[in-house]
Amino acid sequence: MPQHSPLVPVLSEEVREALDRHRPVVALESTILAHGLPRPRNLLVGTELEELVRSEGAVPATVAVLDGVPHVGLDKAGLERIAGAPGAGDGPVRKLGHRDLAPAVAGGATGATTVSATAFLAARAGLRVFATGGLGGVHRGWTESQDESADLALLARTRITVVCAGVKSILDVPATLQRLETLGVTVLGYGTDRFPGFYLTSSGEPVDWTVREPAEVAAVMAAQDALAGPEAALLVGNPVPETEQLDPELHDRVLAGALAEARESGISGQAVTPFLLERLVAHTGGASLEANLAAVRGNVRLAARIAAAWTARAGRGA
Ligand code: PSU
Ligand code: MN
Repeated sequence: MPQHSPLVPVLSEEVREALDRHRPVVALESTILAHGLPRPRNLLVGTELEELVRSEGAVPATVAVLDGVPHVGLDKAGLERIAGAPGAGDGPVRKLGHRDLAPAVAGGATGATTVSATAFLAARAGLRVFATGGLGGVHRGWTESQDESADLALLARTRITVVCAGVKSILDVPATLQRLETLGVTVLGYGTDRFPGFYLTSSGEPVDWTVREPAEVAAVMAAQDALAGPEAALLVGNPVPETEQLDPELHDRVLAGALAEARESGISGQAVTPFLLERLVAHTGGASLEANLAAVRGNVRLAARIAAAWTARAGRGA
């Protein structure tokens, strides 16, 4: 029997209520928890990020697929499951890009959503603001591997504002920026004219537009809608504070080693990003983890403020 009604993600009660009342909501991705951070720290971080959103007066909506059901907003048990906490449920937590959603739904799988799958499900649920660490993008050595994250193409056709510390510095950052330009994705620097460098405050690459207030971002979002062009995302590049960045010299040295290791061990596909992030944590004595978390915290806080500016605009009928 054909099914005509689209599959809408299950919203947590808190998220549903906030959307009904036009209160600010921030989507959070779960791949960073399941595959980007070491256990058991990942569960603490997941909880901390949700609290951070709440402390800014917005509602958190962590996105994941549980037993084949897409969720926007997880309860405690759901978050524990995604973080792989002991006793939180059996079976693997898969990494789900947006192309993996259909087989995950059909097969009843449990998985964490990447930026692409999170943006897709959050936009489908009516959310407009999303915070993450660093986006996926064009990998170094693209000419041989053609490894480019599905994040970019999905963001080219999804109307959502993504607050990030740039793209992961394990990537080819200039090539990723070129690709974003080709795809027509707007990029703003938040308080900077340089594209952030994930673990580093700056990637050294310029951005064309700088904003300094959440209300300015909300104004760009409104203009995007008013222009009624292709339904692309808006990227807000929010740099990690210089005092909390990874030492750039250490970063470059350790990354070169990790890239060589990945090549030698033949790591490919979905495993590349988690492998490199893990190697960086191991070889910087955890310093890259702290820089990553500092970036994510800053992004989550800013996303909550942008979500508040956005709902305030709507409330004024702007
Ligand atoms: N940001 C982080 N850590 C992460 C990621 C982002 O600070 O682990 C995840 C995001 O979910 C992003 C994914 O979508 O890495 C990119 O993976 P890939 O390169 O395989 O597309
Ligand atoms: Mn990839």
